[in-house]
Amino acid sequence: MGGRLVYKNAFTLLEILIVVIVIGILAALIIPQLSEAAGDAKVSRLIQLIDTARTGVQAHHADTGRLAREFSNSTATHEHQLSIKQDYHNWNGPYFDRPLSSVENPFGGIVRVYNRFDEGPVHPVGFDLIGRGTDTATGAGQYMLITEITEPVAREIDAILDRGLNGDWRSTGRCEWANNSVMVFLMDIHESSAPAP
Ligand SMILES: [Ca+2]
Ligand SMILES: [Ca+2]
Repeated sequence: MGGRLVYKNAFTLLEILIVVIVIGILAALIIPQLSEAAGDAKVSRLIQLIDTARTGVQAHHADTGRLAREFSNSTATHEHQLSIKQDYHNWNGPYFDRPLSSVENPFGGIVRVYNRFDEGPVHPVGFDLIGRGTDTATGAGQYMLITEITEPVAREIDAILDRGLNGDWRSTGRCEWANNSVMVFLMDIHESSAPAP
């Protein structure tokens, strides 16, 4: 009777050991995939934010004929032209649901919508929209700056926005990357003021 009890306990320990090893193996397989999925979710949030910003600046420009600034790290009214009531003609917003804040950047950096390509911390910003090596969008226009973006994340965003475009992925297309910041073309005034066909 006692011998059978010892045997039963030993068998249970062996079972526990096997279960622990199997869980360890599964965790080693699953955890990297989970963190990769979490990274993908952050990239998706940024892509969504970029789409929202593009829609917002286009609507603001259509109403007012102006290009807008919207800075996450500012409380000044004139740096929230898409979200806070402005007193200039035909402002019919808000074009964003809420003032842009750094909460919108899942990587912890700042987010800014600029009204000129030659403003901001990275100079000169210009977008080589057709991938021929020269910036075809310079001067007045709207772009979004998102900081604290690592190279792997920048590559993912670039792959979504500049799919199939030739040239250096960092400096070509609607998405450019420098100084750990992603810069995304939203619109220029030539594009939006083109005569209707
Ligand atoms: Ca460029
Ligand atoms: Ca690119």
